[in-house]
Amino acid sequence: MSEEIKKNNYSADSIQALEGMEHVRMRPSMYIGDVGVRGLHHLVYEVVDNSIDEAMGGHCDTIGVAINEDGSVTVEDNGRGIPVDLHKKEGVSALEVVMTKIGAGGKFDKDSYKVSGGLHGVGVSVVNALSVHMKSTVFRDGKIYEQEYERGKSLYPVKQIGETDKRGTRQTFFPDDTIFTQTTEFSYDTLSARMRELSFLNKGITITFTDKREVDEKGEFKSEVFHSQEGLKEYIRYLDGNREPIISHVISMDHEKGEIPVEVALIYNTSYTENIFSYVNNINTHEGGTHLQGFRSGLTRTLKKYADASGMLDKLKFEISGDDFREGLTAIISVKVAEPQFEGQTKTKLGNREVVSPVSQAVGEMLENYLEENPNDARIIIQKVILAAQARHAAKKAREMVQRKTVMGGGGLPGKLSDCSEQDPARCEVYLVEGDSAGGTAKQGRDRAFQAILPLRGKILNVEKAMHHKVFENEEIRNIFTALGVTVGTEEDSKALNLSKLRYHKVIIMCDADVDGSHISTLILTFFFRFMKELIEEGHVYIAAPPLYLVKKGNKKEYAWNDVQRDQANERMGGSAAIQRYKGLGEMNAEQLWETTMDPNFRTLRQVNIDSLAEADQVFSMLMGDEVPPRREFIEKNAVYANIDA
Ligand code: 0RA
Repeated sequence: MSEEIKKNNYSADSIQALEGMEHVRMRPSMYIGDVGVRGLHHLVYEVVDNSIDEAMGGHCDTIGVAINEDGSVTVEDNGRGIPVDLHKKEGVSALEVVMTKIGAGGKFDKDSYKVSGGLHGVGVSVVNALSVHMKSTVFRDGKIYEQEYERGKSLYPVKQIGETDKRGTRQTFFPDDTIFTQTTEFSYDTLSARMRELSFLNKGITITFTDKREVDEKGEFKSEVFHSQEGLKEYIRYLDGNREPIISHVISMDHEKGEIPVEVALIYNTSYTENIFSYVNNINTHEGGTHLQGFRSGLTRTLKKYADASGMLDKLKFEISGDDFREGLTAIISVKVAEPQFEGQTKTKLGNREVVSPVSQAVGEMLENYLEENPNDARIIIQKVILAAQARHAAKKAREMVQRKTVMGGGGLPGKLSDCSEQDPARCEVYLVEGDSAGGTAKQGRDRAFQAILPLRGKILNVEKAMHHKVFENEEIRNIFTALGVTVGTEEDSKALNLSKLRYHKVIIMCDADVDGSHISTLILTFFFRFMKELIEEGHVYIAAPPLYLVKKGNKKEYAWNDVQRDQANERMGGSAAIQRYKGLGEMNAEQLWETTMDPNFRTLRQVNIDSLAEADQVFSMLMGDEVPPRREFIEKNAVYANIDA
């Protein structure tokens, strides 16, 4: 954003000179972040946010969200309805002001929490400006009112179109494809994940989500109803549904302290990973901030105090660090802040200092009560913390060993890596290939100037179930670290990844197009997700898409990536082509592998991105955890990337 401002040499005057709505259309990213897939979905969140606000104010309890047959989206609530009476100052209806004036939406209702930074809360007028067509329908005072807009401009004054005994607001919009040039197609999974999240974060509301673009075998639309009576407590059960708890209850609280509503829920499980999700005004604060800081300090202080008093630490030879209190912890913290300051790279870090202490106190009280009332669970938690401290010492040694090897061995690259000759990381890519034999084919087929190959032996370690020092001791995983040139901070409190020496800007996972192959790519992705999240977040991780079929007749040949393509290719060849189904990469020769999967001019790479960290966490814990049946089903449906779309 600041880049754009610099580039175009914006001044306050020039912004003012432009009509607000025109400015939104000229510089959409300033309002919604980007005009790609993310920004597109942001439009829906913006409209839904308004209905959530109405619900939070206690004025409605049901929100319907639908992707319509024509690709537009409708959001409807049973609230008071946006007022349609004359807005004195503007000389048009209040509805028209809300819909067509930038910044009008937020200041409408004083007692709701509006977001001043971040991306939400920019107002429904922004959605209107970025839609080819939008229609508002208000059910209020026994009447139905309507107004339509084109690219943010009203087509006629609000008109009454009928009578009703309903109350509420309905908004339908059609995103502008001259703005969203990449795509205007909404993703069911992305929207569904957000609606689920919103229902957990705002207990009591019912959100129905329907996709009317296609019908199933029974002639019905795909639809889900999200409703959570217990809020974060249920969210924790959802997230940890595939992990094994070590204590008997989800620990939770929901109260206001010093004007700042704080909700927290947590549980400890048998895993070794820390999973904390934090929200401010329903926005996921990926980068954390003061509320997270308060949570951590409250947790550490209270558990440490309890552990000290219990005498369980008396024989311990190590200092316990903050991290040790969070191994196997899944927690959600949600605060509402009237004027949030968002900082950080992606503006998802809460900066308000006044939030730290109320959160820390609330968390402390909650835990103190629980430990007091559940001494057995308290003992189990402290034991887990002690184990974590011991494992951390072992892990630190193992990590230092990786580091030393990287530094001392000069190049120090793994023997199995076939490196490329190009030096500029931006132009280099590395293929992580399942198995030595496919690795060999890839090595022959590649363009050695910029493509490196790292074969991985069979199934790599499931990091979801391994202690951290085991992860760093694992040879395959060490090879990945050293090949990529990535290091992990060994400082106590900085496990941050150092990507500055990343040797390849494209890291491509290439596995067989079958169940085993997708299992292996999932193992690798899980490893990246848990240990190199930044690599995914910066967009460096890709999945290669090898073809499923070779369709051949005489000297004609075509590849097919699915059954439809296969049948079409067969038809083009007159219907009696020989069809070879590739059972694995190993069945392709070097030339075929290059043509279909590695040649940048023809291959399809799916870039891995994370829409919702919580959703991704749930998927990975499910795929890699102890419960086998859901995993089987999921993998067989081949939906491994359901929430990590390309
Ligand atoms: C302010 C005042 C009133 C209604 C709303 C806002 C309102 C806004 C939205 C946006 C989506 N759904 C909404 N529902 C209501 C009316 C106050 C009154 O009737 O006294």
